[in-house]
Amino acid sequence: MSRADSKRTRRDFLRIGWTLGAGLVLPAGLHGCQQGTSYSSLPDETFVEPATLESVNGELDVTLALAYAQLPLNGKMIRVRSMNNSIPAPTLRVNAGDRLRIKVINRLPPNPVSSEPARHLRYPNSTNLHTHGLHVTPGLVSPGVYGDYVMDDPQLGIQPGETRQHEYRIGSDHPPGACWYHPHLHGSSAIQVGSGMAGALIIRGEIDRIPEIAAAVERVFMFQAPITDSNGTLESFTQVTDDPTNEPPFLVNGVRRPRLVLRSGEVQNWRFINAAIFNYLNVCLDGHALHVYGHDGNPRGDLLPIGPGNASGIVLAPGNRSSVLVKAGKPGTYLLRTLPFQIGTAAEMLSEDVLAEVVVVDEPRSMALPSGPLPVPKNLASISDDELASAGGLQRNIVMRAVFARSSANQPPDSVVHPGSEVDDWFYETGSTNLARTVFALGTASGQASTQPSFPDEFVPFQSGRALKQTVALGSVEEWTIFNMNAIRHPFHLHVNPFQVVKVNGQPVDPYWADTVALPAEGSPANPTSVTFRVRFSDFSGRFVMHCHMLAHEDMGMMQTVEVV
Ligand SMILES: [Cu+2]
Repeated sequence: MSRADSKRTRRDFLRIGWTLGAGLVLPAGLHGCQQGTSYSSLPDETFVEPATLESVNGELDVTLALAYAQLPLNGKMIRVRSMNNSIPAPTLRVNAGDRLRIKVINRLPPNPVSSEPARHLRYPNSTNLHTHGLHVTPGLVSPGVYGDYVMDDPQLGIQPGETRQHEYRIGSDHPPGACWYHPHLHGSSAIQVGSGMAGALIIRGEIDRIPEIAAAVERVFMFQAPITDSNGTLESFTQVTDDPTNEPPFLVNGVRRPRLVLRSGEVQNWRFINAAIFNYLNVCLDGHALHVYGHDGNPRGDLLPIGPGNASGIVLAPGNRSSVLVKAGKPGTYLLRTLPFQIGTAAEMLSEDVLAEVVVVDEPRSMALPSGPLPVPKNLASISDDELASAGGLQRNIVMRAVFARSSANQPPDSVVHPGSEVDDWFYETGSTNLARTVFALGTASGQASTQPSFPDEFVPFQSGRALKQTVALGSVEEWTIFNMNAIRHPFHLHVNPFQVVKVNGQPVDPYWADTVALPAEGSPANPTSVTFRVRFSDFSGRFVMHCHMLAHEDMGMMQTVEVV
């Protein structure tokens, strides 16, 4: 990224956001990824980098202040919870081996008086912080100083008026890539991330010193779909529980359909981050290949070209990231799109949308893509059968299931749900949303993943006193299969440790590293779909979580504790 970009002020950002919202005209009638069209008058670039904070001499010390912000977004004045008065929050850039310190200051007003029956939903102004993709301790690094800790009781957390100091000691062998950060208090994460409280966190390492990558202009794309009502506010959980076809559109760094200008032949380095709380992206660029070199925070070791000719674009579930190189082709205008995507049943298709406009100008700049293998950190070496067997090799079967439990508050719940006296904490009873009267839960199946597991006969949400926990031995290597008993593609996220995906629906795939994975669609209790991965529980003991990254599902209980001992 250029120095000029990093010095852009928030006023620039707001002005540009406002102008764009007022009406950017896009070529009509373009569908699917296509060849470019010619452009007669050269437009200004309306793409804006978020404010950027970079480490110096191995240190980055940041303050994130949470408060209400009033700002224009996509042509509308909104008043929402924010981090540092901006949507997105600042981009943080550090190197493998650096120390990142973040002080969270909660300047939100006291929690409102809430009559919400589910008690954990009553704290929209309390918070905490998750660094998504960082392989760091999930506990304390010293007394009163927190690592990637999210195990707060909802009624505690970082309450209004409180501060919390985090310190992340990023190992010199930490994979370089695109991570991000956002609040993670159970019951309040959807409403906070849903208004735009999230920022990019870029870790640089060996791959960034490859000459062709070092020479490329780097851009962060924070894809967010901020949710607000007609008053420009986000105050009710009901607002974050809508259906897939009625979600707000994606913005890029707070701007709807920004315009980027590249020189013909130029190579740029783009970091895609899906920071939406529900919708998927399926990204492609007209007339160009997007050369993927990293998925989530993890270098692949090569370039995987995803071009207009591929059956799908780059699929990014909420929480996923992709690092891509793009080499600008012939002069013209090309659209960066999200293609149609099946998020649930065959009828539940996300429609195509234009994310940005890429203008390639006739001022040639000859740049090359890297050739040959790219560096991969040794902690992302493939996990062999031998390593798995010699390091415990335990297999676990985890089931994600939303149980459509009852049609009215007075009806008894489904037979696989036994809330007992906890009934209020298990169900969201307000409004007629997709979440109403449904238990969002994880269950643990017995049996071996390689044979037919016996599926659980009870499903328990995270906020329950009977919530399940996985206890894992430090230093072990395990193979987990995550089953999906719903039509919708729950995105599964494991904190702290990246995993290597090896099978989808029981069939081997080219292994790849991730920290968030889209479960296949159209699962059911009788025929669940699944993803199988291998994971090294190296380096860090302590408690963290796995959960659905559709954050309203997580807030309703689709989460489970993992404790490494
Ligand atoms: Cu889900």
